[in-house]
Formats: sequence, structure tokens, C-alpha cells
Amino acid sequence: MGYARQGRIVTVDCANGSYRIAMLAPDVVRVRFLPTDGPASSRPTGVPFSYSVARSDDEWPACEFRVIEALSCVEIRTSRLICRIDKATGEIAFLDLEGNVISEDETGAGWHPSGGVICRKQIQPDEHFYGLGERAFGLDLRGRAYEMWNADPRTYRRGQDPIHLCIPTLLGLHSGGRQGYAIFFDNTFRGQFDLGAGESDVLSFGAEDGELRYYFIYGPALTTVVERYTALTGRMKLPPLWMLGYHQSRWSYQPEARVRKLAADFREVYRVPCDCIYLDIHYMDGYRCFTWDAKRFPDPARQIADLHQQGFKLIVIVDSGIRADHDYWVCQSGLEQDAFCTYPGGDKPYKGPVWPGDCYFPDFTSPCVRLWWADLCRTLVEVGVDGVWNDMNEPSIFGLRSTTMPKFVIHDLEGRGGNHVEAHNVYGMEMARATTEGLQKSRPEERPVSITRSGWAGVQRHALSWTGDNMSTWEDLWLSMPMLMNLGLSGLAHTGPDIGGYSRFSTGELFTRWLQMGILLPLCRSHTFVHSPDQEPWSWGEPYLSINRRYIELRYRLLPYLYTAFWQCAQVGVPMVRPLFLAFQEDPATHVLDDQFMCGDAFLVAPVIEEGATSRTVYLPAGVWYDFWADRQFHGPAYIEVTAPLERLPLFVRAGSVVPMGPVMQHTGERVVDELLLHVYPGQGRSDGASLLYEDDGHTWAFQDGEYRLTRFALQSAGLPVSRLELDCQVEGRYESDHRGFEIVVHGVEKPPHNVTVDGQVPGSHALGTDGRAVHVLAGLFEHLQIEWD
Ligand code: MIG
Repeated sequence: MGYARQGRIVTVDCANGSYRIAMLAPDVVRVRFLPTDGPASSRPTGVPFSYSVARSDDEWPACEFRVIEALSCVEIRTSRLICRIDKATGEIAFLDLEGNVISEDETGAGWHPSGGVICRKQIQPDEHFYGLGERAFGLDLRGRAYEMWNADPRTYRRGQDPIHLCIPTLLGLHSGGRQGYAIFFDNTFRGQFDLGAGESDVLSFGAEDGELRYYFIYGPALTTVVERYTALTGRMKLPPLWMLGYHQSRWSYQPEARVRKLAADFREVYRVPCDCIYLDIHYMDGYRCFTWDAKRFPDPARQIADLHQQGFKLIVIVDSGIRADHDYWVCQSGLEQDAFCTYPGGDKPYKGPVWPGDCYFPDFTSPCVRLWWADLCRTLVEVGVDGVWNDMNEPSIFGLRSTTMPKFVIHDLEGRGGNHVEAHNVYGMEMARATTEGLQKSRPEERPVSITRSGWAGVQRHALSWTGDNMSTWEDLWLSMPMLMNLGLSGLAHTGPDIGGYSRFSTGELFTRWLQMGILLPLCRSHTFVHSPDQEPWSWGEPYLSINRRYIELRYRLLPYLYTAFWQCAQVGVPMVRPLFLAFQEDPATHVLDDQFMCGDAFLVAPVIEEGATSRTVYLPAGVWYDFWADRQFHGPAYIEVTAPLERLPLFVRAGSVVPMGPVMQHTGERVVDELLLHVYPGQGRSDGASLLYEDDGHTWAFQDGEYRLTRFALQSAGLPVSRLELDCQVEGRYESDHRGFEIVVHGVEKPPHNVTVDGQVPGSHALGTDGRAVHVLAGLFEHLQIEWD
């Protein structure tokens, strides 16, 4: 009984074991439990090993806290929270400084003789749950149990669980939105989160083996939670700008002539902007990774060079299974290097069937194997490939009974050794990591692009993902929203669905509606199944083609804004696609809202998700909102009905925003952008705020050495419609951007201003837009703009 303190770690003994509690930050606490009679594997000794955590304990700044021991409990107090441990029961409660419960145990931490660890906590009455990675459910996850075991469902629909990418990170929100926190259960063994399915007011999480170790992260703002969680597990690195363009994929564009036709269709026939084309498994020779089918793609280097000429990038797929073929160099080399996962005993490589037939599986949990794989990726870079798409890495293996490796398969696990039950969930993440490291090594100047289907906590620092094998249904179009929001809250913000749907056949209407939403998602890629008909922006003719083109063009016009949102994510972890509660946490109407989302700081997106619909209801939280298309203003909180014929995506801008926009281009590298538009949406003084524009060269790491340009816009206005407006512009960083000035468009005005000055001078031109609702000012590069109306 009692406690001991050593540096930031407090050890507390209680009836059934002892806790080691590490105070990493005033709002980040790591809890480890050592059961008195548990197996050795459940005992935390030494520094915990984790594939997910990106920051060691010493890398956190010093954290001040006090420990107070009372008769029945030990209390650890920081400047943000209280962690109270009941010595008799081992129950832990996290309280805010006023003593309100943030989260509390229902029973003390446990270990079961049948194996496994479990932690049970109480569910607060109005609590909502989010996160857990990629889940085919609505936004609020409460009331069900979720498996922690990455799986290939071969196509999924709402309610299927688990699917490709689990993340053991749960966010809770309760007390009317005043309390928000996260629990990250850092255990890779097969596990489960039960969010009130078994007992309606009990939350439990546990795993078959390993230690009970979790991180508790307090907000109360969930934006803070995401910021802290990504400080712990790492953040997305800034992708090259071309990743933000429109991307076209299918299973499979082949042979070479088909790819050439596709490129020509984009550039010459239909004039639809596009930055990247994907090659699926048919480019390989008999599905052998790192080979090319000589008939279908006789000269990949020349073909890729031609695509580059036309402004396309090329991404190719790789699978985790390596054909067990002793005449295949990758297989030979893998056998020589002992690169494959083995049967117990460690001599015989485990074999299982996938696309190429019987395969061996590189053990990506070994550092040597990751290096070996990284070198293989060089062969793709050498022919000019721009990015790699990691598929089937749950890993997925064909078979009737099991769709992955048997539990007994042996893995290296960074030299510690272990079986597949422990390695399974990180297998895909470590494959993506090996690929990324390979691309980075072979092309050190460029930002690597590696896309993964599977992953785990921390995967965001290695790769982006896509949400796997969805379906061409209206329900799956809707499902993309809660899935992306929960992924973003779980740290993995750079992702997107197969636009138009993967299995089954899309219709023109479904594709167009999906694309309208897709242009505001981080990854904007259309992809479809091998047996689906063509699924390109022109595949259904008019009126779809023109609408699709216009929306893809809008994505390109929005690139300065979207790229800035990516940069924000790389800086602080906040996802580009956000549930409304990240901005309006104390508005309960936002807590379960999953058919609309925020894209960055300014946009509220409410896609049409019903066949044949020409209108929909939109929820606008408190404040003033502008209809993006017509500049009409609305006052929230309110549910409004908006008309949305096929050509219209309901899109709103939050008053107080400054949205930078560029020109339409056929691809991101088409030409130098010499002028940007600044769309200004005046608010009511109070909601006016700071907006950002981030720029750099779009593809190298030079920004890390100061070669970037960050412009902060501070907007102040009075009146609605606006009667007076000031916009200040402050620049940081030494990157010389290509544009020499801004054209400013002030929205929501009703008459021409009587006074306009830019840095104290009367500008060359200003005029009322043709619709009479916006003022256009050519301002060049400015520091201070002032506009007044009578
Ligand atoms: O067993 O490579 O999710 O995007 O087109 C299917 C073929 C394997 C699954 C991926 C999908 C891809 C497909 N792959």
C-alpha cells in the first residue's frame, strides 16, 4: 500500500496489482497496470515498446504535478486534471479541477486467468463515442461492440465490423459537450471495445494478451484531444500538392494503350482536370510485385515519361503476398534474407494463397525486412513511378475459414519475437512504413506518397489511406462521411473513399453526387471493381459530364485553401474533414450529426445523399453562414431547407472567413499561379477571425528550412450587410510565391463602397460584381485593406 514517485512516474499499489502512472503532460496520462497474479506478458517492465507512440517520455516537456495520499486513495493533480486511484479497489477516476467526472472506472483494472486484460469504465448519461479508426457505422459509436482485428471484408456495407483499418483510440464527449477526452489503448493483440453493448452504461476495452496500458487525454475541447493525441502518435507529413488533385483509378487500367487513351480523354477529349492515374494488379507479371507484364506494359519507363509530359503522376499497387515461385527474383531474395513470416520453429516460411497463387509474406515487423522491402521499392522509382498503393495488408489471405494468417505464425516484432495475434494489427502499418521509407530513400528530395488499406494507431505518420472496398450505393455515399470523420478523430486525416463506389455499378447521378462531396475530401479519387463498367467523370454523358467537370474544376480552384488545411493538419493534427462539433462542441445538435461536415475552418458541406433528391435539410450552428453559390446569408442555429438540383452541392461558408482560391488548371503543375482570389465573408464583428494561406514549392522538404510562406489574414468588420471592413495581412517565411497579388472579393454586400484604400492608397480598380452582391478589389500584395460603405 502507498505510492512512490520517480520523475514523472507514480507507482500506486492497490488490492489486485499496481499501477504505473506516467504524467507526460498536464492533460496526457499513461496508465499501466501490473496484476499481482497475471502472466509475465501482462507485466510492464522497463520502457514500454510501442509501434504507435512516436515520442519517448523524455521528449515531453517537464510536467508539474502533486501527489496527495489520503486514507483510501492517491490523487495526482496537474494544472488540468486530477487522477484519483482508489487503493482498495484499484478504480481510477479522472476529474476536472472542479471535481467533475471526465471518466471513471466501473471496476478496477483486471486480468483474467483465461488470458487477456480488460478495463471497464462507466458511460456518462449523455455520452457519445467516436474514433476507433475505420468503422462502417454512423458517427456516434455508442451502443455496440467493435473488434480490434484488421480484416478484409471483400466489400462492406453499413454495420460490418471489423474492416480494413482499426485504431484503438476512443473519444468520449458528454455533459452537453463540456467534457471531451480520449483513451488510447496501446495494445496490438486481438481486442475489443464494448461501448455499452453488453451493459448499457459500461464501456470496456481489452485484449487477448499483452499489457493493460492506455493513455488518457483530456480536452475538454476535442480539438485539443486530437492535437495531443497526434503529438503522442505522430502527424501526417505534408503530401506533395499533386496528391490534392483529382485522381483516377480502376481495377485495372490496362494495357498501355488503354492508359494512353485515358490520359488523352482527360487532357484532349473531355478537358477534365486530373493529376494522377493508378495501375492496379494487372500491370504485374502474374501478380508478382515489382515486375511488369511484358505484353500489357512493354516499356513502363517510356510510358511513365510520356504521362509525366502530359502532367500526370502514376501510382502503382503492391500486395503483401510474394508469389512462392523459386524462379522469381523477389521470392529468391526474400528466401535468402529470411524475409518471410514463418511457421513455429522459424525455419519454414508460412505459405498462403492470394492473387498470385501460393505466397510468402514479408515480415514487416522486422527492421531488416523493412529495409529489404524499401530497396525493392527503388525498382519502381527507377522506372518513374510516383507513388505506391499498399493493398491486401491486413494481411488478407484467401481461404474459407480464415482470411488472414493463422495465430501461430511467427513474427520478429523488432527482435522481441511473437505470434500473429500480436503482430496482425500492425502488419499493414509496417508495410506502409517500409514502402514510404523506400520511396523516401530513393528520392530524398521529394515527399513520398504511400497509400495503405490497413493500418493502426500511428499509421498517419507513414501513409495516407483509402477506405477500401465500399459499394456503389447511396448508403455508402453517406457512410463515407462518418467514416472519414471518425478516422480523422483517430489521427488518420488523409484518406478518402472510392468515389462512385467500388463493388456494384454506379449510376451517373450517384457518381455526380459522390464527386460533389469528394472534391472536399482529402483524397479525391474515383476507383472501381474489376467487373464494373467505366467509372470516369464522362462515363454517363451529359448532363453529368459538365457537372462533374465543374466540380473537379472547383477542387482545383480551392487548392490554396485545401493545401492550407493539409498544412494545418500536419502542424497540429486537426483533420481537414471535421465533424461540426470540433468547431461547435457545446451545441448538442452537432454531437450525432453525420450527414454533413466541415472542410477546414470555413466550409460547411451538406452533400445530397438521396437518389432523386433536389433539396435537403441542413443544420447551421450558431453564427452567420453564406450560401457559397448565391451569397445569401443565414443565421444559425437553424435547420434550413435548401434547393439542390443535380448541379448543386449545398455548401456554406462561415462568416468571418477569408478563403484563398486559385485558377482552374488541368493539373497542379500546369502553370505558374500568378494571382490569387481572396474571398472575404464578413461576419458580425465577433465571429470575424484569422484565416491562413500556406504556400511552398509543393513537392520538396525545403519548407522545413523556412522555404514556405504563411499569410495570416485578420478580418474585422461591422454591420450586416457589412458597412465597414478591415483586412490585415501578415507574412511569415521566406518562400517567394509565384503570385504577385490578390484580387479581393468581398461577399454579401448590397451596394458599391464609398471608400476603398489599400495600404492607405486608392487601388487601381474596384467594382461591384455583376450580381451586385460582391465587391472586387485588385489589391496586389497588401498589408492593410479598408473598405467603407455609406
Ligand atoms: O482482392 O487489386 O481494395 O482497391 O482494386 C481484391 C485489386 C484486391 C482490393 C482493393 C481494391 C483493388 C483490388 N484489391
